[in-house]
Formats: sequence, C-alpha cells, structure tokens
Amino acid sequence: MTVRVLVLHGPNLNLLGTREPSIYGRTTLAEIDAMLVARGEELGAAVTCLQSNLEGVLIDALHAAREDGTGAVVLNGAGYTHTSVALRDAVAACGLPVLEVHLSNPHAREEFRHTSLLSSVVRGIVSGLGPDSYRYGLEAAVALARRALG
Ligand code: CA2
Repeated sequence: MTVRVLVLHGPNLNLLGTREPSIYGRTTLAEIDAMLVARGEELGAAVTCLQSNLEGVLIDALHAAREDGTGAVVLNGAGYTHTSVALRDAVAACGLPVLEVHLSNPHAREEFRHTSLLSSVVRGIVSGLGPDSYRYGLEAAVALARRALG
C-alpha cells in the first residue's frame, strides 16, 4: 500500500549547495528532494517536500498533515530546532511519527546547537550523515507509516 510522507525543510536550507559547502556539502535542496522522491517510489511511498523560511508555514504544514492522510513526517527544523517552542508544540500535536533529521551533527558544533527543542517529541533522530540523514529518515518514516496502517 502506498503511504504518504511529508518532508519539511526549515529556514535557510534553500541555500544548500550554494554557500558553506564545508559544513553542508555541495548537494542542492532540489537534488535532495529528487533523491527522496525517487527513494520513496522504490519503497512505494508518495513523498512531498516543502521548504520554508517561515515558522508559521512549517507549523501549518504539520497541521495539514494531520488531516490529509500523511503517514509520517521527516523534519529538518534547521535553526528553529534550537529555538522554536511553537514548532515543537506542532510536532507534538500532529499525532504522526516525526523523524528529526540534520545534515550536520549539531552536537559536534557550537554549544547553542546542542539543544533541540524537537528531540523529545519526535520518534527518532538522524544527524551528521549529510543527505543520507534524509534518506535514512525517509526509510524510517515509511516503515513507521506502514506499521501504523497495520
Ligand atoms: O545540520 C543541519 O541540517 C541543521 O539543521 C542546519 C541548520 C542549523 O541551524 C542546525 O543547527 C543544523 C542550518 C541550515 C542552514 O543551511 C544553510 C545551507 C547553506 C548555506 C547556509 C545555510
């Protein structure tokens, strides 16, 4: 059975591949999205990707996912990971398995990145593996969405 997975990218991730390649690599967001859609097809999952620099847009997308048959969410909250109580509350409220992903390993970086407001309300976390963090996050999301369907 086809499951639906929503991939949400937070602020500044639209710049991927164009700046700070030493931290975030040279892969663009469009390339990551294409890889995820292709991997989803292999797994029998319909993958929808959305990037926004606006906290409210990410929160609205989580609210919509609750209603539209989405089975799981892959979320890179980017900077909001460390600051946004509102995004955390939306993750907790959406009632879907959410996988937190990060390209870099925030624990190997500045101290302010060591705290994630999301981690205690998500099902799992994948970080530090570049675009593969998203790939593994998607694979886990598909498995969890399938399991929920029974
Ligand atoms: O490693 C990750 O995926 C992060 O979520 C990325 C966030 C950062 O605030 C988190 O601590 C870890 C930053 C995303 C900004 O992306 C850029 C990409 C290219 C150039 C500049 C920023």
